[in-house]
Amino acid sequence: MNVDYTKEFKEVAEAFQLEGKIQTICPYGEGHINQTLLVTTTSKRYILQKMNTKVFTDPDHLMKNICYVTEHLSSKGIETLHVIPTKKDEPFLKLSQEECYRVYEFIESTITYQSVPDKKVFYNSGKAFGQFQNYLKEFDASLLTETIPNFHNTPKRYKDFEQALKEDKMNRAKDCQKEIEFLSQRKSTLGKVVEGLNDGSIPLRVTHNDTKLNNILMDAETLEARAIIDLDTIMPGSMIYDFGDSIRFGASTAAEDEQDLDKVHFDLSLFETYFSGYYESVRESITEKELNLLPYGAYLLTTECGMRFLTDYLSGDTYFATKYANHNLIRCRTQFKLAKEMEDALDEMLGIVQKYKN
Ligand code: ADP
Ligand code: GN1
Ligand code: MG
Repeated sequence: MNVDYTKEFKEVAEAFQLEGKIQTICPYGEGHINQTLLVTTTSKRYILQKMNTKVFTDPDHLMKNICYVTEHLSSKGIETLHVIPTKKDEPFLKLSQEECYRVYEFIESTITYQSVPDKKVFYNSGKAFGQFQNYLKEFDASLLTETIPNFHNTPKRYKDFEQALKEDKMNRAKDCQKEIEFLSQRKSTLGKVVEGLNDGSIPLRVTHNDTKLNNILMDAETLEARAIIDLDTIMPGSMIYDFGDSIRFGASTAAEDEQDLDKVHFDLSLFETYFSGYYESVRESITEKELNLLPYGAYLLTTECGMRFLTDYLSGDTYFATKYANHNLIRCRTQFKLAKEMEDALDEMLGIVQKYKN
């Protein structure tokens, strides 16, 4: 069925303070959470998003967070998302509790990568996510609402997985016995960061929490990072999460949903590339314990993400956008393959960390 997006979303887009006359509206990007559309007018381009209100149940506070953070960054001269208000001067359009839309200026002359095209891009993204962490250091955390409580609480995520398995609503557990077993065997390895945050040995910081490569816009000419986007999950957390999630996505030789597992490997040299950029930015602020846990963070976030895909598969694909029936299971398999290779490479990763420390 052909959807006429221009027709479907025109009225919504017209509720915002756009320059020029709307020409086309079409789907854009590869995000798993919001519905993202590119709006082209006679004078500019914009990103229109239907916010995922099943995932983000408090859109008012979510948009407040985004406005605070983007204003903080702009006031320091840092390129960031620019929220376009509605004609009623609201930061987003709320047609009903479920139907919420927002508009950002399209950040021109940038590229979003779905995989690492060359090491320079990954190095620059490491440097930029580290730098982003530094910018957030001066940000008043008390202004922020936790948009998804327990987002990276991996032991809690494990409980959610157990619950989904127990319910087995779709009768799918029989199709993923190997994955269930892989995860069950690692249950006791999932608590280190949450425990450290709880006992105060790991500092609670304001973090991005969704640091995959397609959440950063790189300059199309220089390949330098221009802006970090997808600010929905900026919340108190650990920098180990941010580092680990970037490695999970970027230091893989294949796409997150590659079906041929022979193509999926953890690339240690890409780990080093990202680490060197990241460390250059956070050298002054990272604690010894955080530094030593970065390799584990790569393993943890990769296992956690695989577990979230598996949980969603068992629950009937209600969270992540999927394109086919077992998409979440395919994604889970790539993550567990990577997690296994990372587990085996922990000492080598630590060796790299040591090399840069000295
Ligand atoms: P999701 O939460 O679904 O991942 P994102 O906010 O990350 O949604 O947006 C999805 C994609 O849209 C991004 O990966 C990026 O390619 C593109 N995008 C989002 N905002 C902008 C922007 N302001 N300028 C240019 N591209 C953008
Ligand atoms: C989602 O929104 P997006 O596509 O950038 C998810 C991340 C996962 C990622 C896996 C709010 O990121 O946590 O790591 O998919 N975002 C949310 O690709 O759950
Ligand atoms: Mg995104």
